[in-house]
Amino acid sequence: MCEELGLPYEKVAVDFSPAYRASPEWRALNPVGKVPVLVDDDVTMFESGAMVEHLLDRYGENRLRPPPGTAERAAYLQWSWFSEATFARPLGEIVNHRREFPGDEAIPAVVAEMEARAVLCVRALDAALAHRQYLLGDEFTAADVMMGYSVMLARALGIAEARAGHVGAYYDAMEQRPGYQAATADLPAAWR
Ligand SMILES: N[C@@H](CCC(=O)N[C@@H](CS)C(=O)NCC(=O)O)C(=O)O
Repeated sequence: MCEELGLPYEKVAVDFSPAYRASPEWRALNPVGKVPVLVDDDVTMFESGAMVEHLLDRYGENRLRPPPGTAERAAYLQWSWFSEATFARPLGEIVNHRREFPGDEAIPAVVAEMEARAVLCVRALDAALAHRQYLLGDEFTAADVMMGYSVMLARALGIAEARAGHVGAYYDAMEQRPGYQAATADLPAAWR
């Protein structure tokens, strides 16, 4: 979001160990010990989608999201929430399950169930993108920032359908954006 809005920002690496994320220091910033956290002057907040909306409220100057009350805004809200609340959720649970139950302790049926839920989301996205480049049409919006992360996660976790069809083409288009390239330059190749 900061890249797309042309905002200066600093990325701060967080110790992702369970011990640090359970520490009073980190819990004061994120009470459930997750990442990310945004610090913006007088605002400190958790929940990525809320951060996106806050940045648009404060710095958006009417860019990257349709006006409130319009049908386009409804679609924008739907896809933004879908991306984190419905699509990213089973993906995150695959990561959590494998971390908490490493190696042979992992239960394949649990992972398969979460993968099936994620694939359902990829298919819904694929149908929505059949006749449009981005979620709301030809114009990139912050809903694509939200969805981009979920698709990235799906691809990194080996969901093949997230690399194919309209979803594959959608992600290819986002990868061409200078903002995406700048924001992901320091990520391991497996995540891009
Ligand atoms: N809905 C939250 C999800 C945050 C989340 O699950 N973050 C992951 C990393 S991407 C995490 O911290 N996982 C550790 C855990 O759940 O224990 C958001 O969008 O900020």
